[in-house]
Amino acid sequence: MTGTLITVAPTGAESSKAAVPALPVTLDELVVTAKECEALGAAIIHVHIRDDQARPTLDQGRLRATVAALKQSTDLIVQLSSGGAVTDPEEARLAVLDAGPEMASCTMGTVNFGDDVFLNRWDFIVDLHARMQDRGIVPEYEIFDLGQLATLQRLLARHGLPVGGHVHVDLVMGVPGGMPGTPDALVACTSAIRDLPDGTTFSATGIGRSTIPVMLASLSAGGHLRVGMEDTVTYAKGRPVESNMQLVARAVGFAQLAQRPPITPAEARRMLGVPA
Ligand code: KMH
Ligand code: ZN
Repeated sequence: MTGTLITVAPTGAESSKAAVPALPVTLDELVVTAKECEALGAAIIHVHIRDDQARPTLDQGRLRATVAALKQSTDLIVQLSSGGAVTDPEEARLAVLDAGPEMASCTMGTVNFGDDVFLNRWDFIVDLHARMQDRGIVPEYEIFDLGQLATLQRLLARHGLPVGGHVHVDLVMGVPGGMPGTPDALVACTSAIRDLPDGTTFSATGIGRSTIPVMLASLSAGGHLRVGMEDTVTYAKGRPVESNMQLVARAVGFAQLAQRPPITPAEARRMLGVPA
């Protein structure tokens, strides 16, 4: 493992534009952010979109327009969120795949999510995984807690590998209700990842103030990085994040210090088995 795959998750579904004015919520803002983050070293963009009132939406027309605009303006791998917001129904989350992204997220279990519940029933997970296999969409398996890696192992054993044959997971750490964003928790996950198919890769992101310990632990353990305003809106104590660029630049700096510089989108496609 030499380089570092950097994913930017610029928007998410949780922060409001009123509370976080720097959040990119329009298509134009998203495209500008994507170009800036690609120039710095991001290779994947994990996308949640908003409506005209800046509320989270899974509107099909907007999703398609977003995929098209990002494809036209950048070489980034476009990964749509199938997680949406905690209020989104399963049918709308499955329909995200109709927008034709190269990748989509696929969460491996139900988790308490602050005061809410992020629901991911087994049958729903299987449906999402199978539809991605049918459509040639490469999943990123989202892991909010250690046991979800066992669920992934069961999923792959019963329903086969994803398209391209490569397994990539993203450890989402520090969600209130999920695993903590600590080096110990990350190391526990790396042992479970060893039980997954050979060559499985992982990224990690730490919510809020766990972003830095998780980044450093992931780089030390041979993992990759996800950063962005979906996960982190405070850069340092008392300093709101000014832009996604700031977070990507910090991740690139850490990756370079670790002598694992960012990989390009083309290198990321090869690593992840995403068709060029
Ligand atoms: N917004 C969270 C409820 C994903 O994108 O797949 C779910 C989430 C995971 O962000
Ligand atoms: Zn997300």
